[in-house]
Amino acid sequence: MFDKILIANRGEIALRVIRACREMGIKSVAVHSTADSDAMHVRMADEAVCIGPPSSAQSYLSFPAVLSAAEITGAQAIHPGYGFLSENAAFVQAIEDHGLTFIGPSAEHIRMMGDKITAKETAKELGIPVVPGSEGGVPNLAAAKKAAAEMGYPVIIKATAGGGGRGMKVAENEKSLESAFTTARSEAKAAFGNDEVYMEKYLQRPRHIEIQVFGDGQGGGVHLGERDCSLQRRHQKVFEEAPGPCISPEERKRIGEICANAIGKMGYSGAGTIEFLYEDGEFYFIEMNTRLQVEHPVTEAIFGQDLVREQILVAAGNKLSFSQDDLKINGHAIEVRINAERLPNFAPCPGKITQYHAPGGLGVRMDSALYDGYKIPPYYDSLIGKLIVHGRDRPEALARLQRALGELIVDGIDTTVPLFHALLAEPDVQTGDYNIHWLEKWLDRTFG
Ligand code: MV4
Repeated sequence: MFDKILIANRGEIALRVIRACREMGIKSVAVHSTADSDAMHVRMADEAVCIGPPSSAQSYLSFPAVLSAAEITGAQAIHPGYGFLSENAAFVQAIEDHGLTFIGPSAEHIRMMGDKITAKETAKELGIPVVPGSEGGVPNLAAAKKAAAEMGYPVIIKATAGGGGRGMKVAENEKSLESAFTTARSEAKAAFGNDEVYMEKYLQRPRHIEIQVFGDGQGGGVHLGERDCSLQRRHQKVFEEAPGPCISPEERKRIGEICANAIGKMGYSGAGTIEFLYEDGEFYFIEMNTRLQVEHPVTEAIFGQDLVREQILVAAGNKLSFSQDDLKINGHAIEVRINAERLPNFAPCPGKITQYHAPGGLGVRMDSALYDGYKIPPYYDSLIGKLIVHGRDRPEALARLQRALGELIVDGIDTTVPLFHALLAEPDVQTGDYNIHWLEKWLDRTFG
C-alpha cells in the first residue's frame, strides 16, 4: 500500500480524498495555486505545495508543476479527483514514466473512452446496447443524408472528440441536415481540433441514467446500480439520485450485469460510469466517464461503500474488496449541488463567506470546503458544496433534504439553495416524473 498520496485537485473533492487517505493511514499531500493558499484542502492535508499562479493552466493542469510536487514530497501515487487532469491519458502516461501510480484507469482506457466513436464501438462489441446510429464516423453530407434516411429523423450529430454535451447539433429533417452537419463539423474543428462527427437517432424525452462500475484491472468487474441525473441545466447536473425512481430491480440487474461483464472483459481498473439515455424501458449507451464523479456519494450512501477507498485499494494492486453479491441497496439518496451562482441566470458569484453552518443529523452528509470567512476565488468551478441525504425510501429522502436545506446557512454570496427549495415544491420532483428537458422547461416557465 502507498504511504503518501498527492491530490491533484482542490475544493470538496480534495477533502473527500484526504479523508479516505486518513482513514487508511496514508499521508496526504495537497497542491494549490497562489489563489488557494487559504483553502481548506491546504489546511486539512498533511503537507501542501504551492504549484503556481491562479490560472488552472499554470497550476492544477500543469504536468511539471504537479509531478515535481509529487517528487519533492515523496508521494507514490496521484489521485486526480474529477475535472482537471482526471481524464487526461497523457498525464497518466507522464505519471507512469516518473515511476508513480495514477489512481484511476489506464491511459489506454481513458483514451479509448475519450474518443466517442471508439467508445461506442467498444461498448457495442461488449454487448452494451447503444443508440441506433451511423457505423463510425460520417465523412461528408452525402453520407450524413444516407445515414439519416436509414435511421429516420430527427437525428443528432455529435463530435467524436466532444462529450458532456459539447459539439452536438440536432436536425429535424433533411432540409435542416446540411446546416446542422456543416456547423457541427466546423464547431468540432474549432473546439477540439478534430472535425470527425458521428450520427445517432435523436431521442426526444429520455432520462439520463448512469451505471456506477468498478474494475480491478485483473478481469474482475462489478456494478453499483444506477443514478438518475436527468435534472440538468446546460449539461450541468443540479440534482442526482440513487436508485433511479423509474428503474425496477429486474432492469437494474440486467443492465448492471451487462456493464459489470464489460468492465471485467476490458480489464478496466478503478471507478467508472457508463452513461445511458433511458426511454420507454430501453437503455441506450452514450458515453463512458473514466473517473470518480461529483455525484458518487449517492451511490456510497445506498451501498454503504467508500468508493475512494476502493479506488486506492485497486490502484495499489488489490482485488475488489466486495463481490457483486455483497452489494445490496439500502434506501434512497439524493444529492443537490450548491453552487456560488445567482439565480435566475446562474451567474457565478464568488466572494467572502460571512457565515457558514452545515446541516447535520440522521442521513445527512455535507461535502464542502467552505468555512466562516473563506473567500471563494473567481478562477475555478462554482461548486462550493454537495448536500447528500439518505432515507429509507424516496419520500423520506425528500423530506430530509427539505429539512437539511433549512438548516444550511451560506451567507455573503448567492447560491443555488433557493432553486432546491422551489424544486421540492414541484409535484413532478416529488413523484420523480422528469426527463432531461424538465429543468430547462421549468426554469423558462418560472423565470421567463
Ligand atoms: C443525445 C440526446 C438525444 N438523443 N443523444 C448530451 C450530453 C451528452 N452526454 C449526450 N447528450 C445527449 N445525447 C441522442 N441520440 C440528448 C442529449 C442531451 C442530454 C443528455 C443527458 C442529459 C442532459 C441532456 C440535455 C440535452 C441533450
